[in-house]
Formats: sequence, structure tokens, C-alpha cells
Amino acid sequence: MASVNLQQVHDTLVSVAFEAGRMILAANPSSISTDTKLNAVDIVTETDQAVERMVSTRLRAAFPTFAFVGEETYQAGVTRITDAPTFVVDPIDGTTNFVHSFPNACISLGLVVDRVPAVGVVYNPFQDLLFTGVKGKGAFMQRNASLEVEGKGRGEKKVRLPLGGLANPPPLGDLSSALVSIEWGSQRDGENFELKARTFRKLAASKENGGGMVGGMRSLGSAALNLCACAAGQLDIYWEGGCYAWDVAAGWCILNEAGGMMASGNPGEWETELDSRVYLAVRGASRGQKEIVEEFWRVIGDGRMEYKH
Ligand code: LIP
Repeated sequence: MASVNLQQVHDTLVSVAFEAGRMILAANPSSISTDTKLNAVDIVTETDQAVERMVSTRLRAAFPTFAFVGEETYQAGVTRITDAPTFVVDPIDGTTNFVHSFPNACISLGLVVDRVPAVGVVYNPFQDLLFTGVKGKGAFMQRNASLEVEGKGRGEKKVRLPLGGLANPPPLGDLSSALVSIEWGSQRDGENFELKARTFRKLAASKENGGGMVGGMRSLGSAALNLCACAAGQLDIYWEGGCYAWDVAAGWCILNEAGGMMASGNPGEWETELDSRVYLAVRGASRGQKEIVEEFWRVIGDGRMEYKH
């Protein structure tokens, strides 16, 4: 891995995240201009674009030799993440939540080096909740995180993830005791959509009917927040196909540092690429990670999700 001062990157990303948070909170989702990308549910607002402009300006000034990939400036088939240190940024992850004022949206700021997540900062300004991770240095969560920078008091103490402690996190059982996060995503037809719909049904169905009888299913509406909730140990598993590198880069680093693991959302692939667009994340556990991945893959069966880059 190229020599990069990861702590310096982390500190800059935290400061950028708070600035983005102020911009997001200042926006009025009911009156901002909103456009669509792939289809009616794939939305972008003027705030997504303004935040990305601010982030890229600040990061290019602070780290002029690093590459930058952002959701709103990405060009399909053209933009590539190389081995170079690269900021991978989603200015608002959970845009649909944002436009509905549903308080589950965040800025997701990742640095990848050799295409491996090395720093992750995810900040939900609506809950003033900050998640951070630095490769080899652990992952943390902080509530009321912005109070200190705003001079309004002290943020709560940073707590190390997972919340139950890294040394001996609770073991994972089978899917029937698991809290699983899934997302419909924006593609609503074709084979990928059919496989997702079949799998959601099978996950919920009773074991007698060949299902996984999962304990519960959630959709946070943001890949980054799903990954952070796995890192915290609040979710056991998160499965998604169709989201992009900028949705997962930061959360992936935080997950790894909290003892979690990322496999492919397609059965049989223990390793997955940053831009594979198919992910299966599992929380840190003293045992049972591999077993729950295999059980999940059995529920998916023979199908595979395939997405363009
Ligand atoms: C969202 C993802 C989410 C996915 C949505 C969307 P956005 O990102 O984080 O996991 O299901 O379709 O892509 O568009 O809010 O940045």
C-alpha cells in the first residue's frame, strides 16, 4: 500500500463531513430542485451536487495528488477506480430519505488505496451521528458529534465498534435469529430484480416452506448506514446488489475495523471487488460468520446478480 498518512486523511474527512452536514441540514427538501437519473426512483437533488462540489474542492486542495470519484460526477463506463489513493464519495447516501425528511441520510467519505478501503467517515447530520474507521486503527461511533466543532459543548465520548466490544462479540446463530438488512435499490425490472424479490420472499418464509425464517428484515435506505449498523453490531447481515463503490467504500472500512466481513452478494465468492456492485456484509462475531454467509447463499440458490459498471 502506498505510504499515505491515514490519520491526516481521517481528520480532514471528519472536518469535511461536518461542513457537508451543515449544508444538508440547511437545505429544505420540500423546495429544492430534484432530478432523476436512471429512472423515477433514482434521484439527485441540487444539494447532492452542491455537497459534492464542496467536498471535491476541499479534498483536491488538501490532497492534490489523490484521485477523486464521486457519485454525481461519475461517468458510466469511463470513471475507473485505480490502485492510486482515491477518495470515493457519496455526497448524500439515502437521497430518497433526504427528500422525504426521513432522518436516515448521510455523507459517505472513503479513501481507498490499492482499491482497498483504508479510511471511512460516515456522518448522519440528522442524528448528529458519526462513524469513522482507519485501517489497522479500529472503528468508532460518536453521538452529538458536531457539538464540539460548533462550539456548543462536548460530543459524547467516541465508542469503539462493535458496541459490545471487539474482544468477544456475540456469536452469530442461523438466519432465524438474525436481523437482516436488504434494499430494493433503483432497478425495478429484469433478472436482478426478480432474484431479489424471490430471495426476500424466501428469507421471510418459514423453514418448512424452504425459507430462512429470518428474525427480521429492515431497509435503512442507505448502504453506508447499513454497513455502519453492521459494524456497530445492530444488524447481523446486509445484502445488496446494484449500489456502487461510493455507497460502500467508507462503510466497508468501518465494518472491517469492527471485525465484520464483506463477501459477495453472489453465492460462492468470498472475495468481492469494491466496484462489484454485489455485497454481503456480516457483523463481527466470535463465531458463525462463515456459516451465516453460506446459509444466506443457500437461500439465494443458483441465481446471480449482474450489474454494469
Ligand atoms: C442509495 C443506496 C441504497 C440503494 C439505493 C441508492 P443514494 O444511494 O445507498 O443502498 O438501495 O438505491 O442507490 O442514491 O441515496 O446515494
